[in-house]
Amino acid sequence: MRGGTSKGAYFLAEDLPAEPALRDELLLRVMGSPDARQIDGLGGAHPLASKVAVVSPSADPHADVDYLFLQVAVERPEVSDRQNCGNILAGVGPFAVERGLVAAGEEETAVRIRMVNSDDYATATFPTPGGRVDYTGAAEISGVPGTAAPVVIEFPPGTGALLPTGNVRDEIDGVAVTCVDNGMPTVLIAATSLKVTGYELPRDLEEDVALADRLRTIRLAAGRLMGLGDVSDATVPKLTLLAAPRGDGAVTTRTFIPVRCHPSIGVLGAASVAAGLRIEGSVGAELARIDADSDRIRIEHPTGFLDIESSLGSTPDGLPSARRTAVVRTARKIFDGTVFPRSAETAPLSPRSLGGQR
Ligand code: NQM
Repeated sequence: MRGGTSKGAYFLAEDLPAEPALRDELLLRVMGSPDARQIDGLGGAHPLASKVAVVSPSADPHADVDYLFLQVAVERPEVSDRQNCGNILAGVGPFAVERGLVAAGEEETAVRIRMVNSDDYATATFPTPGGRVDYTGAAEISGVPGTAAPVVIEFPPGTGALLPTGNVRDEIDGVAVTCVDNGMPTVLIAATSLKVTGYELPRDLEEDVALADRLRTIRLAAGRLMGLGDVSDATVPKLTLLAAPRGDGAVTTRTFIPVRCHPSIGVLGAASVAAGLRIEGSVGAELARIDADSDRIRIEHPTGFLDIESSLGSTPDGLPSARRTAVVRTARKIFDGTVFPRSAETAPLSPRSLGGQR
């Protein structure tokens, strides 16, 4: 399924091995990793098209289904559950209805989803005229050609720390950053503090070796400050370079996930950016053009924009917290069938010899 601007293989948990090591090894063979082209599997040779959703009925009274997100690395034999994914999330509700885990309503269906990776919740609402998922509609999202049915995703108020380092700003390697987590650990950096404009094309930024070095240093230090430990093999935190808006948005972004530069921006990444912009004194608050009377924040990115409804409240001890976060995505069933994984005997060996994190 396409979920938002990402693409992934959606599985019922019961169809995969329960043991994580066996499941991950199977998923590498299903997706064709490790291989830059993922030529022998379902993966699309980019982190945004090498994703997996594992869905099951939920035992949690607040949820209908559990959704575990797995990022399958492209060039390394690694499967990570250390991040969530708000784009793949967009396909989970429709998938749950297609697979009979949730009964469809006559007009629309709301599916309550427990996001296992972060132990957070989301409710996805989408059209099901006559009790069947209808993927067609008029909603348009930047980064996906054409239009489709809207999947409206609401996140309940956040309970975690919006500022995981405890500070509105930190300084790393001489650069001011704001570390924020509204569903995706993200480091906000003014593009100019890394000697780029923030308006470059993703591929030009990816080719900038000096920039990559600085970003890596900042990310490793930020990971520790954010309580994530050693993040050298993790896909979080993400790094978002910020610049003043070019259009009618609040800010322009270039996001590293964490090595490739995102052609747009992740959903929870955007939710984290939006929350960060609203925090007084943050990196980004000074660059952003925010309408204080509206919850809507338009995050500009390389291929358009993503609108996030975001408002903040505060914790009992006065720290900023997410009051409301909501977003419109679209999703589509592309293929339904049987995958034939590469056989275990021919899987490549020597995992770590294959180069850097992609
Ligand atoms: O931030 C890319 C994506 C994502 C994650 C990434 C996402 C999110 O665009 O919620 O959706 O940051 O790895 O799918």
